Amino acid sequence: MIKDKQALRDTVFQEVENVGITDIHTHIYPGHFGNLLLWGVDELLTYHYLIAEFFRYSSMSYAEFFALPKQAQADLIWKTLFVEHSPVSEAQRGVLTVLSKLGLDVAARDLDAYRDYFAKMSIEEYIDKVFDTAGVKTVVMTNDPFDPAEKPFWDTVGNNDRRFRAALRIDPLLNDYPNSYRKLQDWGYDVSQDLNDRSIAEIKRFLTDWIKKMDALYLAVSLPPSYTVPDDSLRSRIVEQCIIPVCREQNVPFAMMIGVKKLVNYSLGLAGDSVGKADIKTIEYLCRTYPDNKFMVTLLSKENQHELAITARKFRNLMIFGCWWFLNNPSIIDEITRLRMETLGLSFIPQHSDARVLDQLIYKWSHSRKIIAEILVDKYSDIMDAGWYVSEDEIKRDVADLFGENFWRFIGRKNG
Ligand code: RAT
Ligand code: ZN
Repeated sequence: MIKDKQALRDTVFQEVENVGITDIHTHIYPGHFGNLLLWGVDELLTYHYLIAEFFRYSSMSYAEFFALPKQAQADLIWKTLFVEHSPVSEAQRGVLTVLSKLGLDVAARDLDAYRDYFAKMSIEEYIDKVFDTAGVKTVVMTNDPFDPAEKPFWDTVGNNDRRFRAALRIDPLLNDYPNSYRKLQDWGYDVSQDLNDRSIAEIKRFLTDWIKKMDALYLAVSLPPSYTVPDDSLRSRIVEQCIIPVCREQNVPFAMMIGVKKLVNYSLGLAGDSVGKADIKTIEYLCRTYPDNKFMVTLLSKENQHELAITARKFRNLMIFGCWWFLNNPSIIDEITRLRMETLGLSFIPQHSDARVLDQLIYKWSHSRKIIAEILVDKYSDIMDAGWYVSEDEIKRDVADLFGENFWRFIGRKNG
């Protein structure tokens, strides 16, 4: 048993540093998915979080910026966000953490030297290096059969790199059925616009086929703040009549990421989405009405976090996860993770990276590990004050749960 607070701190930090992470939500892909996998300094600099921040300072027209080649966009972002102002935002700092952990000289501020470093790397070598540096063992991708750039990979080579696991992402089906049903028709599913009984059966067949084809660990969707089930919308009917039964039959969770206001500034493209508060009643309804289904939920609005944690106390078929997107700032991660731990013990998934660029695994996890380790130290220290001592093995177990095992156990699969 550890009875000394400094030893406690050292052990927690060591275990958190060494744990092999399962990152349950990313946007990265194995090397053989070609251009779908973004990596390197120009991709880091043109991350949509940084594009939004660039326009805080620049008066350039959106059209002019987006017409530039990637490297010219990266040059502008570097100059504006890093040279002309100090890079203190979380996404800005992230670039510096990545360069530094790769062993590059951040103090030199030499963008060309960073470019040279990446130019000499092969992608396979670099994937190994990033996973190793980030301490990530497995990532779950975002796999969208409605994406014409991605679908062909699944129709042909598929994926057998076990570091990358699939999640079937179905935003167009739920958020844009009046258009996406035509794609299902093209792929041989007998669906119609009015969602009759035949369409419901065919959508179920489509979902089942793709869960199997990808070996998807869960089915996922991003949803607006107004998302409501039950109601008489097509979306609500597809959830209850197609997704719920298929997820139960296939024993995969339904992951809902709720709170995105799409394109509040459409000129900004991917950087133009914003946030709104979700209605917790929908989650309560789904968890209560379908106790044999599993739900994974992350909410984008900070204002939703307390009621979400409380809802997880009420429903064991609900796993809450991550500090998503606009919540992925140190002060907010700290606050939300403390709230969750004080409410749920260790029975949640504190973080995912949402990495869109491979290299981001490095900074997102390095920053989050530190915050989560600090919180664990505080919590163990509080119970130590009451006379409860944890052992090194217990710390190892708890850390493994938070950074991976909780997910694998919830989905009913073995880690790896
Ligand atoms: O965090 C992001 O990069 C967002 O643009 C989205 O990708 C979001 O995470 C999502 O999965 O929809
Ligand atoms: Zn995402």
